[in-house]
Amino acid sequence: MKQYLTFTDEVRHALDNNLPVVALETTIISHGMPYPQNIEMAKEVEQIIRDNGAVPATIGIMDGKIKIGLSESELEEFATNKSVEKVSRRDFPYILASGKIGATTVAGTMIAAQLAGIRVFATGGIGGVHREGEITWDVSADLTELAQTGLAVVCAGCKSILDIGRTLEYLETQGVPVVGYRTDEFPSFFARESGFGVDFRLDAPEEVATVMDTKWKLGLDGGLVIANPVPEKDALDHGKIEAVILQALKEAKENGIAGKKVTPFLLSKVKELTEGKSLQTNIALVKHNAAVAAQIAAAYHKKQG
Ligand code: PSU
Ligand code: MN
Repeated sequence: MKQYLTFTDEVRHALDNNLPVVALETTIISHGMPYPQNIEMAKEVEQIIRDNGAVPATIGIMDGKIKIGLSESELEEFATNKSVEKVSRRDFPYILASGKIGATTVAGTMIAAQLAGIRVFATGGIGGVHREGEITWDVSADLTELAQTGLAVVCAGCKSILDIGRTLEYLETQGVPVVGYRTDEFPSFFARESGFGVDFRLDAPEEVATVMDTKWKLGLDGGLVIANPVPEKDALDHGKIEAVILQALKEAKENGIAGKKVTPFLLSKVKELTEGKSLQTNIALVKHNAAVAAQIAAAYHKKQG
């Protein structure tokens, strides 16, 4: 397995010396945001993680290798290259074997991070059960990955482009704890509220670290969702964003968008319909998640001694 992994010096040094590391995904760069905001976000988020006491490891696939940590020019490649594939669990064998360039989703990044020995991952939002998923069976592989791969995923919940109620039901079935970080309500990405509760509320990085540690010491494999609401000042109005999402869903249906194209299509439609406001919120929440993830990683490492 190790033959498929390569590390930057910074990440290699951190892992060898048992320093806290936070994994970051590349799908959000290649398929989640436009250029140049994506590259600016990617660099800023890495710096925020360093400033909060951990080492960032942005993960992507290139030249038949899973790269744990990317150089600036590699980040630039993920931000600008239009032929970057989106890589979830099912895509690893083909993308690695063909030498193509692949951006890892939440599921893909979890797999790679676990192989590298990383326990904490910061992202924007997780995938989930799509609306009308009971008809289309469109359920993100992020959910089945959370069931089996041992990462704490710090996110702002999931977008209400998804069916949040069914997403939470699915996570419950799969035994994935959904933790509200300083909130009782599961956040809906752009907005701090969703109308759905979390399973457990925790208010400090040390508390999250203790729950992670307990879960894995018990041999309860799999991940945790650490739902961290977007800061108040950056949040969008829940009602307004709902109207935008309904319009985006309608256009996706009219255009026959299916499979892995659905999420990127909806993300860019929402951005277009909010005249870029959603992008500002998206960037703000990712930065916030990065800071919290770094603090959790530091607390978790302290626990390991
Ligand atoms: N949700 C967002 N922004 C994103 C994604 C989801 O708000 O960029 C990306 C993540 O990489 C996530 C993936 O893992 O989309 C889910 O895609 P799908 O629904 O095809 O599983
Ligand atoms: Mn899907």
